[in-house]
Amino acid sequence: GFDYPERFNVGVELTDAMVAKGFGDHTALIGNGRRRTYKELADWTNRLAAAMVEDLGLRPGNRVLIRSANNPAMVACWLAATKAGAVVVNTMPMLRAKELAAVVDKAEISHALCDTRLMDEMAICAKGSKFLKAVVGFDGTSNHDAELDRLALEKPVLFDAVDTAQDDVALLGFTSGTTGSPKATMHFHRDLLIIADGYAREVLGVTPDDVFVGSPPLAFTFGLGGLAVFPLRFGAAATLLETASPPNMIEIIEKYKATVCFTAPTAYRAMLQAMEEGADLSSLRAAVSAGETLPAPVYHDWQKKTGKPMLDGIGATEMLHIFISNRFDDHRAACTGKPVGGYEARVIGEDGAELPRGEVGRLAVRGPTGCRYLADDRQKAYVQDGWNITGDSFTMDPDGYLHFAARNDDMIISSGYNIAGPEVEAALLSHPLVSECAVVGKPDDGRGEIVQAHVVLIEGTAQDASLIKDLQDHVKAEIAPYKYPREIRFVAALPKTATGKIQRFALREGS
Ligand code: 3SK
Repeated sequence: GFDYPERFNVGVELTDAMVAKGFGDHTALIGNGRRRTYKELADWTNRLAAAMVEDLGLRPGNRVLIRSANNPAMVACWLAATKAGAVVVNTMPMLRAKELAAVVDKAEISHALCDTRLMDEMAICAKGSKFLKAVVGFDGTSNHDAELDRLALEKPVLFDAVDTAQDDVALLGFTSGTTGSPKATMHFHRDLLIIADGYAREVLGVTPDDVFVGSPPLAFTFGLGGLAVFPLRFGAAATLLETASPPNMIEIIEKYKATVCFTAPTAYRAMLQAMEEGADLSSLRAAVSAGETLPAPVYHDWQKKTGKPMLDGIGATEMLHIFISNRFDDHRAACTGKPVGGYEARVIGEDGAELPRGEVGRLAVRGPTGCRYLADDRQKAYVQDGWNITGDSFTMDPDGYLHFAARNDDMIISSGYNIAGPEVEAALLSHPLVSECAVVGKPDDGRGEIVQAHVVLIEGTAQDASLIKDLQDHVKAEIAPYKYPREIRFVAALPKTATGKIQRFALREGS
């Protein structure tokens, strides 16, 4: 179990408490051309917190929106607002005013902290808002010359952080899933420590020598955990680089001698494609893949090229982070692994009863973190009898390993056969000319649905009819032939959510 004091503030735990534990001189954050120690981070966040309280009138329980790309200043603002007792909503830099307004209204945001480079859309959003009381800019390039930075510079480096209860809400994670209107998931101060003391400690064995890199936005809890909470909980270093996307990631790993990488399978695939002879990834001991299921070819190619395993896992914004994962000493292709300590998983049928091993059903999970939607009727559907019912179909094999089948809306039913779209995608991806693909069901008079593939080819590949036949034959040779895509469309890119998940519904609508 996880045994924490009744009252603590996670913002303090990740900064001042680390200084008290002797990590004051260790590097905490790397970004904007400099390194910051834990002591510098503690001081910085204390000054910012004081400015938020004294100058912006922030009070415990106020909801604070942060708008920024991944950079050290965003992490500092998040920690500072948390120290001041706020409930934080981190948002993606690409959101437009209308999307920001939906977040502001749903979460009743009173204060917005915005990288000055992203102020235009924030200002439009603020104009019509009945909730926003203060919108203030910070300098995402860390030159400290925006309003919030100037206010903070006048403050002392000590701040009396709000003494929050372990089950006070600290964070609202927004999720739109791949369809539907956005939902806000509430997470406690305690939850933010649990994901570090659970998954990051048990599965990754994080040490103060680790250097974390990755591309998921901090607005996605996958990124907040992997690029901020996990390193800071263990005295390790976090790189927060706006340029961290493939193929730059290889250079970044080499430059900072990164040891742990967090990103999605499509990014790993792009890294593999960009990896030149002589690339030196020898520092990297952990490549964590989540956000989408990991195709077997990516798992195999990574191991072949780097000599290191890739750890596939599944998480959810509702659960805060990864709850099922492979392990360094127990990992395999096309397998999501076993539950992380403290979590239980089962595969259930339509009636909620557990299914026999090997049968495809909905993945249900319970553990020390779980779903609490903010004011949303969908709570009843997501949590039933204490089990969180995810949107994914899985099987559990006789040895208790979980295997992804499909997102529930990715099952294709063709001539009475259940075909898991991702299985066909994995087969297509193992063809050397396929860069990315998404498989959906297309309505068909004769068969109900047919398998339709949307394929992005490796740059420079000619799209001709013989290639379609070649890809179809390839799939038939890889998996049961009835699953082959009867229709293949070549596309320049796939529609994706801001967190990199393929929006298959958009392909279905367009077909
Ligand atoms: O797998 C995911 O989509 C996820 C979501 C939130 C946090 C962590 C992960 C891996």
